[in-house]
Amino acid sequence: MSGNDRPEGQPTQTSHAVAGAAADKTSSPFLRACRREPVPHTPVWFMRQAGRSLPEYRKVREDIAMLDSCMRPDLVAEITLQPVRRHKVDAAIYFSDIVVPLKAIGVDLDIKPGVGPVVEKPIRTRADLERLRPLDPEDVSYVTEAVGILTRELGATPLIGFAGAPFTLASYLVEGGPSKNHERTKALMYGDPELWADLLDRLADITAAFLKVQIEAGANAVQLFDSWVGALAPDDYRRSVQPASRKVFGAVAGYGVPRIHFGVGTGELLGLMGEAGADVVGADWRVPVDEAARRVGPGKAIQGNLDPAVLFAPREAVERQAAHILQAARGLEGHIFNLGHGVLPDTDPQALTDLVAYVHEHSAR
Ligand code: 1CP
Repeated sequence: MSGNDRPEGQPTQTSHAVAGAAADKTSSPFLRACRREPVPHTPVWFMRQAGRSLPEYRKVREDIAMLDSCMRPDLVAEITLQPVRRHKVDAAIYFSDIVVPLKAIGVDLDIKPGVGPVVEKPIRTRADLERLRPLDPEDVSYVTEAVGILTRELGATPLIGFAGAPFTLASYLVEGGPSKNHERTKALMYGDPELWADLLDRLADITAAFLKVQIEAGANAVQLFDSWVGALAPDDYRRSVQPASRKVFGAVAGYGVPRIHFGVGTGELLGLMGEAGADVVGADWRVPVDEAARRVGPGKAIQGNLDPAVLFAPREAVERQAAHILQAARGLEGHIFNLGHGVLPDTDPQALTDLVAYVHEHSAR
């Protein structure tokens, strides 16, 4: 199927997402900002822009379990396109979850509604480690297929592939599910540094292989989510996490696609996360974007960072906060507007659509 002979019932494209193989994604504002080149307006996309805030998402997911939906290329493509059509964001993010590659290599896990990823038998010993075999591209052939559909359907809109970073994946595997304090994870990290290093190294290889599948299928950028690494102090990050994250970024450096790195509560880690090899560093709302840029240092773009909870305030308040971020970003080499973490499920989708329009209009150069 080419981009121009879409089957009946398939969505039509948004005005800036013109279908067709020749569509020039390379000069899109998003990719230009990642490369710190001049842009006509600040590009904007939202972490977790697909998902429960959208009625059209809830409708297509009605009778289908989360992990099952991730393995159906038609559904993945449809869900990925939904926020692009609705909000006119500058990039799509591939619909999946960070635990998909772990499921694909046979880890016994599920995504429980209202909870998140739950691992049946947590990984805590050297023997457990053997359950983490390398990822073969064949294990995730549905990803290759879905990215192929998407790169055609998206036209000029770039597609961001993603994966969970070794620390955040390890946290789910060691704890057995979501965790507030990451106590078992830290117990392993401090108590058996050798086993910890081997665990993170294996996860780095799995993550790198998963990102390569997405890039080789056509993803135009990748984001490595280290959502929970803000739980660590800088010295621990440097010693126990940075080598594995660096390995992931190094493994995909040769493709030349922008590499984004993001975590929550990582104000004290921004410099070290940039050092791990990313081209773009995401900041949450606790650090202003200009200060984040100072901490990250020259030669990298910054992504962020509106507090997702602000979207529950009246429109004028949202715009005031957005204006504040655009103002702080004015002197930066490259800025991609985003939230400081994912869209919250109860967010009014109209607030997101309005925010995209506001950012485009008020950053036009
Ligand atoms: O816009 C999009 O396409 C969203 C796709 C997406 C992404 C980027 C999903 C779908 N998951 C993720 C990444 C992800 N998953 C992260 C990193 C990003 C972040 O920090 O928000 C993390 C930490 C997870 C783990 C996870 N999966 C959680 C969090 C649990 C916890 O520890 O608090 C949850 C709730 C899930 C399930 C999940 N993943 C995605 C959706 C839409 C859902 C909800 C389940 C459902 O709809 O049934």
